[in-house]
Amino acid sequence: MEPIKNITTAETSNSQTEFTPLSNRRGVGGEALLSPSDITLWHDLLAASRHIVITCHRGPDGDAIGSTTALASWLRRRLPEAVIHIVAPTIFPDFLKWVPGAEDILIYEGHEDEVRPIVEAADLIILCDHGELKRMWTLGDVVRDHPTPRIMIDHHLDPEPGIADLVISHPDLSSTCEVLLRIILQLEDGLVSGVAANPLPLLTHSEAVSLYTGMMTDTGAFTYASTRPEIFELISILLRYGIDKDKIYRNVFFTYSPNRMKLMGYMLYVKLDVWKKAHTSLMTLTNAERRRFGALNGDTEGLVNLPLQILGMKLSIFLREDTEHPCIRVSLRSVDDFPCNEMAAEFFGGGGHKNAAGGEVWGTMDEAVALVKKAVQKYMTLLKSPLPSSPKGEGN
Ligand SMILES: [Mn+2]
Repeated sequence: MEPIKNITTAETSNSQTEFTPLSNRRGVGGEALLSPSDITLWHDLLAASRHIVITCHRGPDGDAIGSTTALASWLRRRLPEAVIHIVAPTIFPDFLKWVPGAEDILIYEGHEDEVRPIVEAADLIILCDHGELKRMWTLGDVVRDHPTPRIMIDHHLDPEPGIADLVISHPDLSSTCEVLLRIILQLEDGLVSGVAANPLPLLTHSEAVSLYTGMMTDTGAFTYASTRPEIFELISILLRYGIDKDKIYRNVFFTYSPNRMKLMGYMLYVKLDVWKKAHTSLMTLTNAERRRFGALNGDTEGLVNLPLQILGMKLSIFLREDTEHPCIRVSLRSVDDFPCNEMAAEFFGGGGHKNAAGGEVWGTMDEAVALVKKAVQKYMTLLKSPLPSSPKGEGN
């Protein structure tokens, strides 16, 4: 067995960031996110509100469902007089239905007549996990037209100017759930000790489950966007609330139907196109193929990640016909520095993060594939250079 290396030497030789001892920082979980004026505004906005609507982006993911359910539950405990609704623009995948509080989420699309009055009755709207009203589709128009204060809690790049009265935007953090947990810790003065100053429990078990779900899903179970030590400090706090992280993992990831498993095999065996020189792969899925495998919406979730397991692969592109609208949904996943969000914004009218982004093509599958080829061509210089040989920290 090799002798244990000096930790400091190992850190500095392989990481771009200096390791800051815990004692030098604000407290467990990292720096405070809210300024004193943010905190005042937060309290003022909430104190004046009796009907709060919490929303997220369309096609809610684990972070959207986790952050909205945790926030709703936490606010209900603090503001017992307030009526608090969660409104999602569209349905969310079945594998998130077990998240505590998800059963109470109202779906806007298809229920516009019942849900619109609830949004229009709100005296405060809190936007979670996105920074652009257009990411809520038609619900975004309702919110835009409704003159009520808004708070935004998010971690996407470039929030829409003027989207909210209080913008809490931290693109450097893993997930909206991480941002929310840090806000809660700060507001409860629990940053230093991890123990709430407020007599109410800092979090409930259910809230901890919701928050962990969002942090886990937005980092691919901590395989990306999770190199900063703070995220594990935050997880250690959540674990103290008795969450079963292994069960949460199984609830989210071990939920394949036999059809989904077969669809996955079909996609990899028949539909995977690998462009070796560009270190890029493409998979396409039509609605006819979807029907052949009896695949539901959630059954395509995560397929885009699979080709990145091929040695040397930098970018995986997945195109699928939308089941509701005449468009092709585009998913992009990358490793290292390839900017999926830039490609998504430039070619597919979308956005996202460096390593995970998406968009749409309003056209046929052939047109979408042609556009993908153009996009890959445009980014060829970045794509064809070989991968760095040794792993490095994220440096942020
Ligand atoms: Mn997110």
